[in-house]
Amino acid sequence: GHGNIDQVDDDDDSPYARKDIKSSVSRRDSGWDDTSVYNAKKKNYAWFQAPDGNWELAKIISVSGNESLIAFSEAKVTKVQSDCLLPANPEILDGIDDLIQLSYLSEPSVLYNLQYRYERDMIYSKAGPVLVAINPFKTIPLYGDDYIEAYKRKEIDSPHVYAIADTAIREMVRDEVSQSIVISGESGAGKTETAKIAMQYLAAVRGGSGIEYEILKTNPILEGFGNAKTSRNDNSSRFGKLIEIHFSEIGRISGASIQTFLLEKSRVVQCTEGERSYHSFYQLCAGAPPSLREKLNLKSVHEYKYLQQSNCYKIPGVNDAEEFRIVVEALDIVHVSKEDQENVFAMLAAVLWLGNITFSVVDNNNHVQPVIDEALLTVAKLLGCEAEKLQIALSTQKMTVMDETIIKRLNLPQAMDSRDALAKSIYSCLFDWLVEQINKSLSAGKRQSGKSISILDIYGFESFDVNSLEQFCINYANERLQQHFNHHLFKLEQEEYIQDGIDWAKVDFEDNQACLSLFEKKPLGLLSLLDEETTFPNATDMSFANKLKQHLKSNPCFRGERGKAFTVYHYAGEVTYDTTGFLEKNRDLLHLVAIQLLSSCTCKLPQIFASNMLSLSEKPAAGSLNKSGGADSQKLSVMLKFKGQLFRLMQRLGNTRSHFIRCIKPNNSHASGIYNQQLVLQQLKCCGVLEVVRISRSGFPTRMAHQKFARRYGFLLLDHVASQDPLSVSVAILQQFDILPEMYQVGYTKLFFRTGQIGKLEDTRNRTLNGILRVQSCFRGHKA
Ligand code: AD9
Ligand code: MG
Repeated sequence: GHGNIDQVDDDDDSPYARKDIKSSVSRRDSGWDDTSVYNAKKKNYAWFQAPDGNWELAKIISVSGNESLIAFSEAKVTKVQSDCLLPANPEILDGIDDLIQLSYLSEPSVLYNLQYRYERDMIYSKAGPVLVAINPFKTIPLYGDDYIEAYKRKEIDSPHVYAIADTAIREMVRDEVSQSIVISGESGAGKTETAKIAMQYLAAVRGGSGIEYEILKTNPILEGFGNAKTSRNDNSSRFGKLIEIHFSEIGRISGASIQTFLLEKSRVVQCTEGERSYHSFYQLCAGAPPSLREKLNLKSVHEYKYLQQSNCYKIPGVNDAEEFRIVVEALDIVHVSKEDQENVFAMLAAVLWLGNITFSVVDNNNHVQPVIDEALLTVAKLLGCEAEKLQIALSTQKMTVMDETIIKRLNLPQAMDSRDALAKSIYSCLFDWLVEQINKSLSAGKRQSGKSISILDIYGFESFDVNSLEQFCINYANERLQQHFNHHLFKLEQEEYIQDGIDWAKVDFEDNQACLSLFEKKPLGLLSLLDEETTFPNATDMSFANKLKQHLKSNPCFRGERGKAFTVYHYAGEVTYDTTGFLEKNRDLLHLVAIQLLSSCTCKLPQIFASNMLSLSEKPAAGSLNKSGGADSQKLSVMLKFKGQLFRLMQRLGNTRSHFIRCIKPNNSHASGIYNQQLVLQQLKCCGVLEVVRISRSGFPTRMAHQKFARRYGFLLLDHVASQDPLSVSVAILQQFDILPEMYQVGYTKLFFRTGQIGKLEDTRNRTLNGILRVQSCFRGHKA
């Protein structure tokens, strides 16, 4: 035969090189690896699904008819139906870094392989072209300059965010194509951390002008103003973010621009028990120096009603005062002047004080007016308006009926709504304004003729007990991203086949176009119907729900529910939406009086906010306060605006080569070392990892270079092969083992196999090697 044991031993993935690692796995203990049993019965492991849904590895002892006798590691033996078992992979594949290389691509094999790696702090794995990152919930020593250097020099090739970032750079330079890194996963899975790790790599490897430092400093600002503690994540991003990093012709970072999506405004005025509002409020209250405190009439966080309602003021391990200092430093670095910084903090204080404004009834019709107290006076001072005007803005509404303007007075719930709407608008305008300042700073004086790498950190698919307009938008976005993912991967797969000269039948993959059409169809799609109903003054959530049921009942992706609810069959599962509040959230009204108030303020920011709100106007008569008909400003609905953003995003991604990172949360308790199979499985399904695996299964997922194949299995050849070149040896091996022609393809550089084929070869190889080993040890025994 060819090759010899020594040569195989040198192979980095020879079973002997891996022996050390494996002896630490408990299931292999207690004589499970006994080679005599192994040889006698032919090693045969299978996955068995326990009643709790978890998969356990079992050894098949015997098979008779439909029944199998299986043994678990605790010496428990059970008889089960054979079709409850799924074949396990040969040990050689344990902890393999690309799931695609598994011979058996079943759910338990994928889960087990990821777990095997996770337990050894190998949190990154590949699923074909996709990087899977499992949140370690602890510091692991995989980052920093040494690692960056090693990945840059290609001294390490195990899966890593650095490797993805490096590939993106290389392909951008080599092919002159802009790249994108699309990061997804559910809340707390590690998207934002992953995005930062990717940014660090790009900055370290392609920095030089100093702008990269500025780019990194945008993180504390965006997190300060856009992140909050939620029940799922102490530092949860409440917005989506695309950061596009521009490179010069010589491949150095030259600037960047940031686009944000759908900040969760409601958090400013209400949040649930145990959660917090945006970090920025707590940072300001804890960290503002005395002079600023005095100017803004700042109190402690406990004094503000907006912050009181959730009864949570601190995050364990976080020092808000220190964070404030970091944010201020970052604002300095992105060139927000001290004066503007003070304006920003004044807006934060104004929002907090708005929440403390109370109302009293002033007539027999339950109309109310804000009480003139410290809260009201402070807000007026911070915005730069007269207290009286503020009072009017919070207690009246202007309506235009038949060219006549009438003033409507508000009752208590309406007045509180108008107060909260003002607070929300100020905060979200402030956030947008900050992003704009950052963008100015990052693009200052830079020519953008080169290519770019974009990093997308966007909320993953969400399904809660109650799902509202926010989930509706988020899941719609994910549906679009999933389509991008499908098309992209499909194309990549195709390219690899073509590159290696393989002819292949088109591989079908699941398409989510039907669900997307349900959303986007005109005029009878979910989005159109929502917007149509939003513009009807007399529409209610109920009339909206009924309209959906009436027009969409025959759509296979839609199901009407009782009352005001409906269900959408998303690619990641079904979600039932409760339409309560849909229309109002979609209108997202700020009354005209309030906008007029802001535009009349003497402070800089409220004026800017007001003019931005008016320029969002959809009507050609934009900008003219008097002309805007109806009760409210004519701004775009939330959904229309989001849809526009999403389309631009998809367009931008479409012009790039995408790299996908799927973040996985291994448990819900933020704890290291706990791997919840069901939770991981559900996420793998949601973010399409199993789908990629499935796509690959229908093609030729196992690939091995001719050389490696010849080296690995050549020694099993019984007959002499005339030519020693790897291709001839490989073909001879395939023939000797009777691998059916439809099970493999011979490419220019690689052999392509269907699932499970390498497993057979591997089994034979192991048995042969074990035989040789025993002979050798016998031989040594004799000598001794
Ligand atoms: V959300 O949708 O914005 O709520 P993310 O962004 O997916 O969520 P995030 O990146 O904020 O999650 O990660 C959550 C926490 O997990 C972090 O605060 C860290 O404590 C922890 N984490 C995530 N990734 C890593 C890592 N690579 N190393 C160590 C990590 N800890
Ligand atoms: Mg995040």
